[in-house]
Amino acid sequence: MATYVQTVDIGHFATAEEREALTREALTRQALTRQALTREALTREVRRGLSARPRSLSPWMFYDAEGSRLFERITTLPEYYPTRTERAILAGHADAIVARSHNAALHRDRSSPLRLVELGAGTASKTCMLLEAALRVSDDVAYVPVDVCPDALELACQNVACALPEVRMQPIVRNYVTHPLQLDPFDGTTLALYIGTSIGNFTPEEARLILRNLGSQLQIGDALLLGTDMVKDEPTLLAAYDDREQITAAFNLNILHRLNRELGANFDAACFRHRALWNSVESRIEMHLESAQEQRISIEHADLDLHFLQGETIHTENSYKFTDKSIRALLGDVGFEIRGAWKDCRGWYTLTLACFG
Ligand code: AVJ
Repeated sequence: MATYVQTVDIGHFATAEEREALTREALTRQALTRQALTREALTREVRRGLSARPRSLSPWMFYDAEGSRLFERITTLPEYYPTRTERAILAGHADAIVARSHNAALHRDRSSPLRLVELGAGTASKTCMLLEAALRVSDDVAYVPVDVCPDALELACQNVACALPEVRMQPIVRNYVTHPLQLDPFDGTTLALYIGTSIGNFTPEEARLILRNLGSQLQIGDALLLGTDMVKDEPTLLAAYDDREQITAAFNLNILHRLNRELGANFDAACFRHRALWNSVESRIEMHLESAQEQRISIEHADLDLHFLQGETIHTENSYKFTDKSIRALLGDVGFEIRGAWKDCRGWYTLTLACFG
């Protein structure tokens, strides 16, 4: 598969301004290439998902600039506990996590390079804690944030460059679901970060594929830090995906606005309802958009004419919830060996460190 996004290595010697300009230029260049590709990917996904029964759309479609902004708001809602729970675990254990992953490497002196690669980095609001811990064990730390949303990635770069200017930034705009990541060879330890329970968006089969693809980019001794939201009581789970302020509803409905903006569709978001439900058989929260009435929709640039019955739904997201057993099964299946796990006091969330090879 061709690499279609370029990365830049913003070296040690650039000034803060040069680093920032280079990062911005790289992101702009990537964003332009991406625009064309996104429209193609959106068209393909809309044709597949909206013609099928039941209808569905892939959750990566949430994350245009507006969707990423709405997601950031979700992470601050009182009902949405995963982000603040994960942040609390990191605040208490970032040093132990980084030490455990770096110790796995053969050379472990301060000159040994350490690279943190983050899938679905978003705005990287929690990653600084790990990067700070990394700088305490290595003088040579690189950070590779990977995200489908260039706007979120630009914020990530600004945040990190500002707080930790000694970290080398190598941002990659990429949809790692449709286009598996290809990392440059690296002479040092790589710690892959897949936090924020993003893995929950995927079925067990898809999750294994993503982790296998990631594993294929790692060397023996490299590590993965996986963040997973755990099964808990149903009211708590449901409230997290159906908040009082209706921000999650806006996030879900933003997919329709995005299709209007980018594919010339004529959805009226007021004619759809946000639905969240707990599927205990599959151990996942599901989000759907339900048509409030019978209606016809056309999506001009995808050449689609759709007929919705009243009550008909579009399945927009799965958010799997894990148990210790399902985490062990997933990581074991794809060749990772668990080296440590950290939880909050309620056991609502787990960070698992696993070694590759
Ligand atoms: C970013 C996939 C972890 O599943 O909790 C938040 C996305 N969806 N509210 C999640 C989301 C609805 C979130 N992930």
